[in-house]
Amino acid sequence: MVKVALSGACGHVGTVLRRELPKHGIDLRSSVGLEAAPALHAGEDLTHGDLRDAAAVDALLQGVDVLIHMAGTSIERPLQEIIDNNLIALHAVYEGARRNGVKRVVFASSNHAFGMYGADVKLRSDAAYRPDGLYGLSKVWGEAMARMYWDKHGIEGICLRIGTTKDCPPEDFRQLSTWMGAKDLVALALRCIEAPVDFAVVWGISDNDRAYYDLSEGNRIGFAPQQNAEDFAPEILARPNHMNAVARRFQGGEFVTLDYTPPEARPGAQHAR
Ligand code: 15L
Repeated sequence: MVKVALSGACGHVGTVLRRELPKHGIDLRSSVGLEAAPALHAGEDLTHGDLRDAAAVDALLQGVDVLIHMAGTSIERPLQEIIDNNLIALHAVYEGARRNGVKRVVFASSNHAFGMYGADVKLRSDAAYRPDGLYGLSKVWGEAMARMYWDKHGIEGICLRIGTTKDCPPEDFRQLSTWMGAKDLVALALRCIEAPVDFAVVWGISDNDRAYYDLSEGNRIGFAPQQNAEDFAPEILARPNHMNAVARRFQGGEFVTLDYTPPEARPGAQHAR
């Protein structure tokens, strides 16, 4: 039986996977963060600790076939925090994967590696990166790391470019494009564990009518999402849209607005005066 490790098991995405994957027969070990956390059921296989620390990584990865790496900073934060959690800890985890003979790492990438694309375009999985901040930039590093560990060390890699996953219906206008329902998330994780693939990048969203992304690469690993944010559109469209003009214009939404330089304040605009 395949042994699967899940890091970030107490985060938004990890909480759903930790609860649901064992129901699908997955033998799961979950890393719950820096401190120990109560088990969900008797005998649950749990670890904790700082993933920059090789001993904590080994405790998570010993005897593991597939790692689903969901740990890390998941929002825009100061550079040092992003470097510690999304660059250094990620590297420590990949080195741990090598040490422990892990066959595959599923890396939680993000739509924010592409957030500066306009909300009116649909992206294929081979689109060039256009990160919308330091967090998105760290996911570019992560995707390149996944690629390098396949090319150089033979560790299979799937980069999941997760949209908006919460264990609830979509909550705003943007999520009509970026939402991934919990059922689709679990189905996607199962394909990431089981699909015969060496390296793939897959958009992690439901089959949304207003999707920003072309889902054909996901089809390649057998992911056929069943949920659709559009089912909630009447309710969402009846409410005021609180996003400002910048957040509406770009796929990254509110993330783009953080530390954004408006056109009139850019260097070119000053020269034009
Ligand atoms: C992400 O990558 C974040 O981790 C999450 O907090 C959400 O903001 C999500 O993207 C999103 O774009 O909605």
